[in-house]
Amino acid sequence: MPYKKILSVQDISCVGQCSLTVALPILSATGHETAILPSAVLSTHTGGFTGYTFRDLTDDMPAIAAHWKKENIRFDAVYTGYLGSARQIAYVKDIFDTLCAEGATTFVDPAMADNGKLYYGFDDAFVQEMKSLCAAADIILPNITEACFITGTPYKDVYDEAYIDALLKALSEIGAKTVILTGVGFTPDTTGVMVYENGKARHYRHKKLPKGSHGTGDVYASAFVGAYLRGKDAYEAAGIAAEYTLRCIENTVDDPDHWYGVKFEPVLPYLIDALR
Ligand code: PXL
Repeated sequence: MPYKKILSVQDISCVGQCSLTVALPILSATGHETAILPSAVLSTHTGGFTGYTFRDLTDDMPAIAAHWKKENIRFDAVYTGYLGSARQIAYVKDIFDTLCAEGATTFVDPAMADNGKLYYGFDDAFVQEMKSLCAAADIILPNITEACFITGTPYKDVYDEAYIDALLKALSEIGAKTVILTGVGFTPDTTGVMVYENGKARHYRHKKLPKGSHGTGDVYASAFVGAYLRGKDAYEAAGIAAEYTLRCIENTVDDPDHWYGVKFEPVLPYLIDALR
């Protein structure tokens, strides 16, 4: 069974079931070793809480990376999510160049926007840096909003296949080899994922639940990375991650107190079985 050493670069939201508190358990459940480089520490995520603390860890990154280089530490994969500043993206690109083992895979989830809007605190300078990180990645996992910001495409919440095809082409022209575009549905009661590789798109379609949930992008990306590194191809990994995320949402929607994330932990056995 493949056992990979993954470096995940994203924030620690102390409370809120997103970023590293989701990536670590999911990657562990998929059977891999995970190292972390926290991009920032927040008391909670920024989606719905107010008054959260935010400590940017950009200035710690070069010394951490230098220590790893000195220790001759190398990673089989790097998976990035929510980043703490535009400036730290240059450090992350340097990590891609210098801390990857031969044949390593780089995954970028450009976690910065949803529903047509950037998350609080991000601006166009950040978008431009994130675009350059996507160009350096093997696999990118944007949602439609992020894809629009990265490619300069006007956002639409109602769209047709031609719009999605153009978005996928524009994303691949930026430089990423494989594009996993999430949240793509062409009928009111379905959604899905577009997998674009070597100029060909395949749609993994599944049922749409009436309510969206916080943190599902991170659950999805973590499950995708874990499955892909277990040897699944991009389309298979996209499907396994979609089915797992759907079950996490189903496990949460009837609990109104749990508005800030999904109860992904009790559903981990499903993911483990899907990878057997
Ligand atoms: O799940 C994406 C995410 C990650 N980290 C922080 C966030 C968000 C989304 O809002 O605020 C801090």
